[in-house]
Amino acid sequence: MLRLKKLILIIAVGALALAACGEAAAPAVEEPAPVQETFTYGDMVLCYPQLGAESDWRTANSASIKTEAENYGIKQLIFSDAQQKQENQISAVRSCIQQGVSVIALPPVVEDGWDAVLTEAKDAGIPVIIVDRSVSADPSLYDVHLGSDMFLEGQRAADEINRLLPDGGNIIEIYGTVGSGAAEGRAQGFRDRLNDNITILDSQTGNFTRAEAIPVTEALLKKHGDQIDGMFVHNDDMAIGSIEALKSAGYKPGEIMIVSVDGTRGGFQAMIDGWIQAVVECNPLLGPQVIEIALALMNGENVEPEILTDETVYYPEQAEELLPGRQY
Ligand code: GYE
Repeated sequence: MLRLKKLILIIAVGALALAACGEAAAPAVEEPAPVQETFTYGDMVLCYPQLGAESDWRTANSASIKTEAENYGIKQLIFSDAQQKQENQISAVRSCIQQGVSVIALPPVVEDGWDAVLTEAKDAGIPVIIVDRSVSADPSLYDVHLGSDMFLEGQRAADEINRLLPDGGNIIEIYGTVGSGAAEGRAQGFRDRLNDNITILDSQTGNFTRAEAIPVTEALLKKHGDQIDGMFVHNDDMAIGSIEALKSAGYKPGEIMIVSVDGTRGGFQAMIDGWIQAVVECNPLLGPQVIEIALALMNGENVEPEILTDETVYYPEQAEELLPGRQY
């Protein structure tokens, strides 16, 4: 590369000298085209300010990024854990901007409040990939959004509840983190598709964690008791928490229909045990795509602004067979 640059310089200087000696009418010398450096994975410093470690989905997502950073042989991964606090994530992004990283891949804990720091990254010329959950910021403030279609996941969950309660009924919803793209998208898609004869009695957040879902479910069981026919739980971890609460309250598997989201091993086991009737897939293994998109952005290539993951729905009948092959 250095030799090539030298050669171009020699030719350019030579041409200039010739032009200077020649007559006034000599043809204008074209400026040499700027030599565009091509980056490789070995040049990449990738910033991944992870939002937390709230669920098995998140653990798998972090592991995927870390493993693939090694597999692809990137120069450095700057990984942090914001413990589900936006202010921590914002300072992590700022620190990455200061360090002059090649690319920032940000899984935002909530949708709002990113404009300022995204503008700072843009002004610093650092490309940004929004990973997993979406942001409400103007799309001109980032390069790509890579993740799941949360609205579609909510619609799929409603299809399952509709199927499980063909004569209608009452359900409760255990909501993910309020204001997060994952929870808001799922809630909207769910309401968009839910049959009219099914009523959402109550909706409470469990913040996507097992621990928080337990007391929330206990309280809802106390409040609504045997009025409840079904539950839409925004992720498998919270569903597992809810199942603990149901067990303690004396419920048997299948008494209340449960549909959740993710497809973790825990979710598969709960299907095998008869507690969960359907799981809408949400795939956390985004490492390879994040790193490949990051390199494309470093090299100024065109990348689709919205890249959605292809997903499915899992049922108890397949759970036993699929569980051993699950990667998360
Ligand atoms: O479903 C949940 C996690 O944003 C898609 O966050 C992700 C969600 C996932 O805590 O388990």
